[in-house]
Amino acid sequence: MTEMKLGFFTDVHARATSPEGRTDSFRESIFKKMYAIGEIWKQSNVDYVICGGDLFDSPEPPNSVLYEMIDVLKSWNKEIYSAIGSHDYFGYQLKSFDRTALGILHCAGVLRVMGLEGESNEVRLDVKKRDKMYPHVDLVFNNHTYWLEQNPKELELPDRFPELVIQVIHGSVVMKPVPFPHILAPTLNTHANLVLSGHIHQGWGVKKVANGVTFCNPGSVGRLENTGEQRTPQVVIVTIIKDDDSHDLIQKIELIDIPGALGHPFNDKVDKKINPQVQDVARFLQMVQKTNIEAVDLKQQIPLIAEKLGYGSEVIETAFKLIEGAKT
Ligand SMILES: [Mn+2]
Repeated sequence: MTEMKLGFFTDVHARATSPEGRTDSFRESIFKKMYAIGEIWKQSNVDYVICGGDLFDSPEPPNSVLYEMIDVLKSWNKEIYSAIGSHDYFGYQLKSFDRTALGILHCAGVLRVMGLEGESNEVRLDVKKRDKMYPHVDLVFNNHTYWLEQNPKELELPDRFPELVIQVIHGSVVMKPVPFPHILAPTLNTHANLVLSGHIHQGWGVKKVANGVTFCNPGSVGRLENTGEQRTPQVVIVTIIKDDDSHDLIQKIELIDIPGALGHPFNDKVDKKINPQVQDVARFLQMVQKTNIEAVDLKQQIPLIAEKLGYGSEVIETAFKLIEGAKT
């Protein structure tokens, strides 16, 4: 009997300032949660940790936030593999990676980002580490791309029995249709045994679909939007047990509440419809300012980005005006 334990967390969105409507210090709360997550990993004795992306809320957070992140991740004392989330790079351009906070963590060896340009998006976890033997487990990462939901074929994974495959996707993988581009989990043609995903901050726990694939999204560690619902941030522990006689691989997937997370740290008076939109536009404009894309290319992309974020023609018009203004 051999056993491997993996920890999964996603969408931390670490930042220095508190999102509008939060009643606490977001920064203080987020790092408190990150230390609490480290305790979960230690208590469960996980062998590896996986991040689903959006570790930071922007590609270039203040150095003090980066410093504190390095400090907490090192205190976990675990090997960490990470996907690239939609907030982790500039203008959805992978070539911007080397000037991002996540890029610095990767370069410094604090964590390992998979699927960088010219590099593999797959890793086979060590079968033997220290004195312990593990089952064969492959991790396959599908980083965020601007077109991810439009090309579900790129997420298809062929059968590679008898190994156990875990696919990590930063994109809108959902259980029920939503009014923006998405991938319906039951329609995804994957032979992964387990699909871990981030990006949809509400999460939907653990669901097994008809073709036998288990999907899991524990929801974001950081709560940026006041959805009006109380949700306790969670992480996931995946236990993979291999029976030496039958060679069966058994997976156990547990959702664990992060101890000490506040109940619902939002001001009730905040307009629930406007608040998340304001934050998205602010982030979008930040990317517009910092991106290297020519304005003409960006203008072509705006209607698509606006559609992806669920905005109408007024937002597109405003964005066009801002870009025209920026050029003069
Ligand atoms: Mn996110």
